[in-house]
Amino acid sequence: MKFSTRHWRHALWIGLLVLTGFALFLSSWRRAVGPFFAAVEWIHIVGGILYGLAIVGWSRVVFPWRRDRDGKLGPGYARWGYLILIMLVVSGAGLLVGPSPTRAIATVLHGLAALALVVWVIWHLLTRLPVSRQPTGEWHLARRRTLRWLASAIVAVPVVMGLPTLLKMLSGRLFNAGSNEGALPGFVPYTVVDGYPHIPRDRWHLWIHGLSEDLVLSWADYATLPRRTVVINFRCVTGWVVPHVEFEGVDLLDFLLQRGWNPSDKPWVTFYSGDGVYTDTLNIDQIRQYRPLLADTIDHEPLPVAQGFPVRLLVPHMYGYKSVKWLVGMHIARTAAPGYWEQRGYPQNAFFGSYP
Ligand SMILES: Nc1nc2c(c(=O)[nH]1)N[C@H]1C(S)=C(S)[C@@H](COP(=O)(O)O)O[C@H]1N2
Ligand SMILES: [Mo]
Repeated sequence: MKFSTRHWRHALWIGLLVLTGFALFLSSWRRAVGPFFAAVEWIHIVGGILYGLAIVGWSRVVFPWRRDRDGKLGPGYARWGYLILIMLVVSGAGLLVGPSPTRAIATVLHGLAALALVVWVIWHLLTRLPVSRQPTGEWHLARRRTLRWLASAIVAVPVVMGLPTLLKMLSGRLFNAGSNEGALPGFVPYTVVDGYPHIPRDRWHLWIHGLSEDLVLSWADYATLPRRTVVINFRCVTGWVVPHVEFEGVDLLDFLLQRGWNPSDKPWVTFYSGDGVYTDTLNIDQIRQYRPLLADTIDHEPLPVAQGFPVRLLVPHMYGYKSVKWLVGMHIARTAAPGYWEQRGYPQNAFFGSYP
């Protein structure tokens, strides 16, 4: 296969993965992809797996490695590129299937390896880009240099834009390290009161006000409701993220509609925590789009006390502060009642990317 054909295949794959990676990672890009976040995530994962299989030699047809005149595989410097790609595949796999502590480390490694790859690509462009096949006169050399710098700048600009986010994420991890007692690895179990409320299941009740009649559910009532799972990246506005967490519980929309909610009359739901202080709100459009869960398990285990036992709200693809822990009540109303962090300036519509 022609040298340039193989290069183009690599460039297209890497371009696709880097672009979708940025869309998952950079808040400004996430804002642009909005509701397509899940699709972009899917493309990134499936694309990454296919590319990974291709580069480790699953298909010599897709990317036959070049043999030089001595019969060695590829020039020496290319090995570093392959090494970084393999690191990306391995950290990506760890991020996808590993247990929580592995995933937390894999996230950081994946980010660092992606950065290394981009640095490698820029260096590769600067030193090797064959921009002209003409005999090399003064003029051609100058043009070649310009094109190299241009190509490198195109790659470098988004990376420089992403650096603050990466640093924030890394410092969020390092800064919070060790303060996650009582929570699953990777999570930081915030509370705005002194300690965590301990609410045993047999004393837990969920009240719902604002429907045609007020309701109170016990744990036994709750336990009979139909269940659903979601797999999400749990992300706090302060920068930490726990990738690929599975929550299980009851679909909020189905539950409320089944209990006679008329959202065109009363579009707003306010959620109350058993800590007596923390609240948050969602409207019907957000509930339809994000399908929140009344969640009672994380990764197949009951929620730890620090993380909202027995039931918390879980709003997929919105920042963690929407996911009220120790959920004990819901009020359904005609107008919005700003939540705890919303009163303190954070956006009500807290989809990933709504906050820089
Ligand atoms: N009751 C209550 N719920 C809360 C909070 C809180 O302080 N109190 N913090 C929120 C924020 S800012 C985040 S990031 C997540 C953290 O969830 P975790 O404890 O599972 O890590 O919970 C959210 N729900
Ligand atoms: Mo948060």
